[in-house]
Amino acid sequence: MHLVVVGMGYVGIPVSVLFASKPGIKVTGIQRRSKRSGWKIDFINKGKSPVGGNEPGLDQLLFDTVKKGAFFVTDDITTYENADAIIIAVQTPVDENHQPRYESLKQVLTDIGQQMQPGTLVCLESTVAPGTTDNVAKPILERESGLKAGTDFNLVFSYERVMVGRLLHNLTYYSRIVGGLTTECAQRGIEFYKNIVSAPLFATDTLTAEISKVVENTYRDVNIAFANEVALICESLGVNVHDVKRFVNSLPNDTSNPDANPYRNMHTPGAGVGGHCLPKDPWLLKYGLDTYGKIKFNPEIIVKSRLLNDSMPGHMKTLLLDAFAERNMALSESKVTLMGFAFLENSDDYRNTPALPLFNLLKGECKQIVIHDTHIVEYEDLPITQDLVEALRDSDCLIVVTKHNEYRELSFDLLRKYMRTPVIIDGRNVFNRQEALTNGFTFRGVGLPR
Ligand code: SAJ
Repeated sequence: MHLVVVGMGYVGIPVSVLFASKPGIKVTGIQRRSKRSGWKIDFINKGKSPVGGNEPGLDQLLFDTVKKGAFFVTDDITTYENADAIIIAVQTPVDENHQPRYESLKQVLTDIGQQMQPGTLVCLESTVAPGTTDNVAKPILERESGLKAGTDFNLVFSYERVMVGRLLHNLTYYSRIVGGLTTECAQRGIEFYKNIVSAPLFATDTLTAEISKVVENTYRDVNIAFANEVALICESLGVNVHDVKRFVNSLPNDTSNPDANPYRNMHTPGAGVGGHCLPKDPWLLKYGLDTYGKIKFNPEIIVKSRLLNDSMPGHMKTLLLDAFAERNMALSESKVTLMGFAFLENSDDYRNTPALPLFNLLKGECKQIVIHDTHIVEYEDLPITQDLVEALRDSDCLIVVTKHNEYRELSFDLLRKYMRTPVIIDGRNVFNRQEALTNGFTFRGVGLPR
């Protein structure tokens, strides 16, 4: 089988090497020679993985599949002509008005439509607003190819559940939802994904699959917002939200009996919600409702949760000003140190990081601001350093935004040695509040007493 995968990113690369590692399957990756990502073509064809961070098994599998000629990347879109199956894994961002930007998706669909042959299986894996497969992808593919979806070619929406650090693992061991335009499409999709998935495969229609994908992440975003709101309540009442979370989650969690199960799973409050999934997917769900829904209404809980999570960097500034007020300090006279720029601990991924809005809220108001992150070398012209002492020296406030492991071992002695003023704002529950106070720090934390 010849599989063509479009979009050599977090989704496209692992799925390509997994299929390429199976007998009788050859994979061609398609990547535009864009300024940002064009370099990946030659990089991968040399057998090297452009995916950062620690992804067990990925580097080796990519090297092996490229070496044996089972995986090759090109920008030549005529490749679609001799594809038996095509996976679309291009980015589908939302803009500042929370509207999906489908330009690259539409271009890819047009290219495919113009080249593909009858009998091809087209699998859309990119996260899209519910309704996109039937109302955007299908019309473009049919118009450009002159073929009929469902009869001349098969169309499927099947979403990935990859997570940073577990790309290959999740693709292999997590169950998968396969939404087909017709039941025959779904069946063909199931047979196709059986090549790489050793967990249950569930057949459904495209719309149900699209909604399931964005609901998976919206569920998580709403749960984090719940934890953040409880944290604000705990700050106001003067208790530690992490005690409350520990007690709430101490209900028996007998997963073998989910219906009779009283379990709770309160998430973790923090400095904000970043990444490529959670800040985007709730808006895609709402866009689908607004655009294709027959009954119009505003999904308040989802929207308010998203806005509450986006307000957490601002809350971090509130905590900072509260701490400075206690010490009669002025922000304009102070050096502020942000600890962590990545959106996720022990990762170099800074997509939609809450550290950026917090930096922008502070940069014009404090004498100096520096960002420490050993996983990230640079981001635009921001003052990012990997040197902890340089970051701490003469600092008047340390603000924890990302829970990198190295911050768990920071000793108060070290901090007091280099900082000018002992103030900590803890956005990720790294420090013990009582110990900080005993060591003479002015201390504030998300969900902690002031
Ligand atoms: N966060 C909190 N509190 C929490 C959990 C996360 O504030 O209780 C914050 C994190 O600090 C981060 C953001 O939310 O800034 C996102 O964290 P995440 O763990 O959800 O990581 P992501 O963005 O990589 O989410 C992905 C998603 N996977 C897919 O879309 C396939 C998500 O559905 C997974 O649940 C998540 O990975 C995971 O569990 O690793």
